[in-house]
Amino acid sequence: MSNIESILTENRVFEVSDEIKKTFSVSEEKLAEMRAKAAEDHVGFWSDLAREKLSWSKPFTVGLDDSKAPHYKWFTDGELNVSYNCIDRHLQDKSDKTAIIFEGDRGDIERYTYKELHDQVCRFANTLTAQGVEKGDRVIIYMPMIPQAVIAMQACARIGAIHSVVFGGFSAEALRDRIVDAGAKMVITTNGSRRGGKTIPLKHAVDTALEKGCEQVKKVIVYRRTDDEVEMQEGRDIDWLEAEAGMSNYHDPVAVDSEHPLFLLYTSGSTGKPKGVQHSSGGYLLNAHVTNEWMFDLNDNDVFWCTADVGWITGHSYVAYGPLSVGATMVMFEGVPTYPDAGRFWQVCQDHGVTVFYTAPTAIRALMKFGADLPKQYDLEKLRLLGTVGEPINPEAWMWYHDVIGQGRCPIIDTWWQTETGAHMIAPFPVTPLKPGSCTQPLPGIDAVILDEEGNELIGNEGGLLAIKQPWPSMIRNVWGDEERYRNTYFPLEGKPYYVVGDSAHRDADGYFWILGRVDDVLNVSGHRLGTMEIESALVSHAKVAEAAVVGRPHDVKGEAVAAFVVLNVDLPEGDERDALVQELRNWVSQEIGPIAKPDDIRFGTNLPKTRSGKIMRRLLRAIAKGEEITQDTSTLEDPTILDQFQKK
Ligand code: 6R9
Repeated sequence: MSNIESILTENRVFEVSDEIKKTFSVSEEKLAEMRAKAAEDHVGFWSDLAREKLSWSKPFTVGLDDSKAPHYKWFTDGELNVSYNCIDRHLQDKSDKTAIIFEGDRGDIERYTYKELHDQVCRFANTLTAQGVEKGDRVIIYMPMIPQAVIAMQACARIGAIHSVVFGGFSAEALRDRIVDAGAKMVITTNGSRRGGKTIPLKHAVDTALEKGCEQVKKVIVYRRTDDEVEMQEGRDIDWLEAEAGMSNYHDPVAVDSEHPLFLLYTSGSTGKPKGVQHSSGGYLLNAHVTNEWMFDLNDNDVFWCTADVGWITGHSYVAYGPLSVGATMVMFEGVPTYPDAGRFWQVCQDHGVTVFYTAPTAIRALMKFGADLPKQYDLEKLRLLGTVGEPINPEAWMWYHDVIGQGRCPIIDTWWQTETGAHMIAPFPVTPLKPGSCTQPLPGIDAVILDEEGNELIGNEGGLLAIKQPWPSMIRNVWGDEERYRNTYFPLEGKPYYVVGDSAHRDADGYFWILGRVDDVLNVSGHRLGTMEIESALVSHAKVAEAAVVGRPHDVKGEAVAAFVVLNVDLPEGDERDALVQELRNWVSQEIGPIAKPDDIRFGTNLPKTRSGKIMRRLLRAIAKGEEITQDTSTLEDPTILDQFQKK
């Protein structure tokens, strides 16, 4: 059996009962109608949605302006305010509805109704204006997962300032790079954060970042989240509450052009420094809005919890903007999944009656290690949809999520998308029949295709480079300040309109997409293409394996050989027993996929090297697999001691 076929030996199909299907807002018929309409009139489909779903202070007349392709503009002559759309328009009928339920690390709980959120956002918008921030200015937000982060983002949107949230786990260096690249005028931060029972300082990184090269930053607003002392620099640093004192609860939202940048979010590419992905106001909000309705079916009685940090795109579209735009109730959680114990996520779901839960495969696999008994101690009856995002989900984790957390009742919404796409691109609707490990089909109005290496479109049941053929409203508008990099990175096929994603994917006979991983994660072993994912999936399906990451390493004969980094869910045996386990795992992979996929090298550690957002740092693993010294930046690594474990053979 060939490599790529093997991932596709996953042929189980899961459908929810007709009874449950009836509870979802978008029926199969309605979905078919939407697909037909989008196929017939791409721009009309999105334009009608933009009119129906968003409130415009000045209606648009132009759907898509592609005169400067690949620099696309949507709804160009329209004006709106994103914060108005997320908050004010709900005040008429939902002003007392809970917008945010916040649970802190220590179990402290706060609730904000839409009216309270409105007042807070207005006060902070007035504060920003009083501190000299104007429309178009860039503001850095470097904060933990607390409601004030969302309030700060919404307040920026309200005055037309462009925010750039920098994940609180990034170092002072990384923060400085982003401040400088964005040309930010202000930084909003906290004295510290609370995670896993500890307090972690944050503001000091801002101080370090601002030591050089950031002269344009005139003000730093500091929210006191912890009781720890914080050094305030006279004339520059201002306490959030002091600055806000006396500010009005009313603020007239500033109408901006649909194309006005809402935010920049820095993301690493395969080369070079992080790119400032620039998103628009109208187009971005439209896709954030409709995907919360389509994929998560958010209705009046739902309590939605997306576990992503606001430092990532998921925390923008599925925390700060999308759920509010649809008028939902959402949970924000400050802590970590394993504090005070590995039942924390399930406790939060239970206590707040979460109905729709959205997390990453890495979290699922980490929690799987603790077994099925822990989640069973909590009442998860209210859950009705489960989402996943960030990386391909291996069928093993999918099944656990489905059976143990969803109790077989909840569809798994595997959402494929990127920082650059703004919102979900390939994902099931709740009524879609599911296949474990497949993100299923492109959304209506998303024209996903598969290309060969030369950029020719492949039709039918084939694997290749994933690309998007037609522009969509929430697409990246630019790499901040670098149009050439935008064109070269995303539209590399001269004269062809394809947005090239950087992932490889396979489309099966039913038109379902299977993401095989980043293009640079595809191995070529003896001329056979192997997705690292499928080998990982095979390893993880072994009873003793909790997690695995696979990379390629150069090999004289085969071109590339497979190196596997494995986390066991049993104690690591020593001596002969260890060798026997290595052999067992090699044979296991051979048996699961074929001898071609057998790892040459298997190493063990207590965790994989991950970024603090949970992405496995494969470039480090590749260096280790090659036996190279690590010269790369490891500042984003969650636990640097992991590297030593894996370096020992
Ligand atoms: C939203 C987000 C984007 C990359 C993307 C792909 C991987 C994300 C996935 C997935 C398979 C999914 N990815 N979701 N792969 N199935 N459901 O994660 O954005 O941080 O920019 O990462 O993540 O490789 O290209 P971002």
